[in-house]
Amino acid sequence: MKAQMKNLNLLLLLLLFSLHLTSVLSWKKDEFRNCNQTPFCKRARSRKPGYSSLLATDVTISDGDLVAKLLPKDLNDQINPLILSISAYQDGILRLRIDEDPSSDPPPPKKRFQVPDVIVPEFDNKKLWLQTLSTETFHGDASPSSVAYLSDAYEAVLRHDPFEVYVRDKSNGNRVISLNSHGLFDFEQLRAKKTKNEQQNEGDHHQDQDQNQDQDQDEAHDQAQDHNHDHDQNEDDWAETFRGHTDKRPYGPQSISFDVSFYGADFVYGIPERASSFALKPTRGPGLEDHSEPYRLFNLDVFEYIHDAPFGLYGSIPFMISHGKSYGTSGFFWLNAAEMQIDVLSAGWDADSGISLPSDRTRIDTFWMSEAGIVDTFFFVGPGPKDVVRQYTSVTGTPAMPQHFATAYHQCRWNYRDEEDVDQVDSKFDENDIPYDVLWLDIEHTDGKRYFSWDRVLFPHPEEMQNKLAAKGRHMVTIVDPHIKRDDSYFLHKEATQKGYYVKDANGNDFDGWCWPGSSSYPDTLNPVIRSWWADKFSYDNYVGSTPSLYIWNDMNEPSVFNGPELTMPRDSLHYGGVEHRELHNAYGYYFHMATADGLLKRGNGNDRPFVLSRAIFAGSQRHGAIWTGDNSAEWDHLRVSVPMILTLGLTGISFSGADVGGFFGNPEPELLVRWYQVGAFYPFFRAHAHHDTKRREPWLFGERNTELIRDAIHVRYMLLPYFYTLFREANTSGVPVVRPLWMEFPSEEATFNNDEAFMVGNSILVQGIYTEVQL
Ligand code: NBV
Repeated sequence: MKAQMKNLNLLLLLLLFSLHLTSVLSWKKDEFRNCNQTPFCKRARSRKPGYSSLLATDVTISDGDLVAKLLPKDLNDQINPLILSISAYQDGILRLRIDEDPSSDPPPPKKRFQVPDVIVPEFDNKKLWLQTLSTETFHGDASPSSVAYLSDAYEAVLRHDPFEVYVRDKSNGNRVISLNSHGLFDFEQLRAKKTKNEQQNEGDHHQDQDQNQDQDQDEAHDQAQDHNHDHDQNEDDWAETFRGHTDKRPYGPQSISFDVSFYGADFVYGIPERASSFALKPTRGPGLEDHSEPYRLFNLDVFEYIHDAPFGLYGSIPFMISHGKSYGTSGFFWLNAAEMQIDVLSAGWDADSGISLPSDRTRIDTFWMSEAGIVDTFFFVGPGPKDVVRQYTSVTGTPAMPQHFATAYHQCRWNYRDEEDVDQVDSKFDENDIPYDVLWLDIEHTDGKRYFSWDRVLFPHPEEMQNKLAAKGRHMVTIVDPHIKRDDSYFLHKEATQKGYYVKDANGNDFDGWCWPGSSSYPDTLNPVIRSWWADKFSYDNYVGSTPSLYIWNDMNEPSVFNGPELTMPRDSLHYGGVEHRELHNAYGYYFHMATADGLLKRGNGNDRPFVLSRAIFAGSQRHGAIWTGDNSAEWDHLRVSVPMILTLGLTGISFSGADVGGFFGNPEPELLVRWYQVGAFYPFFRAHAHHDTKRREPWLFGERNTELIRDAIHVRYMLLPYFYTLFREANTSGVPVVRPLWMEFPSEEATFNNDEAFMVGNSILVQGIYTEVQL
């Protein structure tokens, strides 16, 4: 009886545990904010076309740029003038910046964050120093415009009233890309919280104003008043609570939003990372439900993400590309690392706005909203798909050239248990005549999730283990995450604490969050000094047990914080230079990845090409290494969606990417696994990986026929390695990705524009995956 009870208890416990697991591991929509729960997104989306009433004045040339002031038309609107500057760069690149004026009265309480270390230094040399400016009033337009040279074929135009910026084709006067053509521009300026007295005085003043107002104001005036209301002192502006987490906003709301239009476009693409179709579907306008969500760019650790959702995953690249039969390809990039939300508007969304834009050609309108930062945007004129990626990577850098081994097949699992396991898996590859180049160790290889250490019971001889693999020309990768265990006896924690190298919480103490090791803190790798300190940790002396054949994997660098709002770091945490986490969130993982890659460079005295795989990404991550698409599932739909995900990453500069072959969560049917290897063999980054709860799935475990099929797929990859390596070099010199959408090679074949299933490897191999079961 006693034994039976014990069994029952055990069963109950198991049941509870598995229930807990499913609730932890399945996508919990409610954990994450939607647009309506995100004040800046809700405010921005409620505005109507024609809302913005800013005028461009004092237009002049200064330091080779076109500069102007943006002033509100309505003097009731109490915002300080903004400074606008337009710069032209070689190859048809227009850069538009808009920021607060530091010399305004009163001055802004602090400098807004401009993302450093993303634009490559060489880009500056491509600047064309503007000399002259002409003022023109185009036919049918009531407002004058300032026109500047961009290239022999294009010019940059600043329309004055209301302000609008666009690129125009000189030969026919057609627009290519424009910003604020629908008057949705808004820029919430930083404020210091007012005292009760100041608020009281202001309230009286507003009341006087209200009484004096004429009853029949026109619509524009109504909107200006909405605008005023937006900027009033409202208690919600200074703090916001989501699921028990309060975000203090010491500078009030500071978001920016505007509309961007692409002309002669049939589809838009880009803005990873999400599991959705390649051509971006509209998110707002006729034909869409009111609650449909914009595309979100906010780096998050999303457990068991679902496919076909606009929800943002681990990385963010605010770069959109349009392609269409009548113009060709153009692109728009907003260098901003705060949370962003982007709507793709369906035709007719502006039907009753009274705004008429050139309608002779197809146009796609989009709406961009960001929580903070500045306007630092780039317009790329193309006109071909490869021109746009070349132009974009001339700003953010081309992908790093990988080592040959890294372009081959990688074998990973959470976790290869111990040295014996490693040894056996390694030998089995040889026995089964399946080539592989890299064996990976996940978090369990460490001593209690203290990175740069080894569990000495399971891995007593790490050097020997690596050398054994190296003797066969193979490599090993270990994981190093950014959460550092707050353990006073851990050297890394001791050092980081003493030196003050952690990100701080809103009160200025070391931020303390929950992650794999328990209580953890996070290095502030925005600071170049801290990056250099972190890089030094990879020297052979510091990383005891590492050898030259060991490379690195950065996971959880969104950063993932289990007890944080939306499982990440609170937005009011503080970084180097007083930067709020909200301002740089999407780039946190980027700096961490950069510091790690620098570490491997330093370790090899600059003579070795680093290999670092990162989960979180930002614009420019291609310079630091490879990325993968995170925790997918062993489902056919996840195999299918891996293709548009990888194509999108390639278009936005990240050409070295792949999805976990086999699917991370769950157990793939043998047929799915085989099909996954057959597609995965053409991913630029080709790695099998699995969650620790899944059954073992090394290639030889599914019967002879399946082993043969998997072996063939891997052999095809090895046969093509010289071709892949050449393509990686092409990407490294031109930005053109290794795997490409069909329309990149066949730009006028309309049928290819929204093909999600087939892709080109280079210009010579077309791959069509099989995404459904046919019973092999
Ligand atoms: O380190 C464990 C896993 C890793 O295997 C996976 O690839 C990452 O995406 N990691 C996430 C943390 C746990 C996820 C449930």
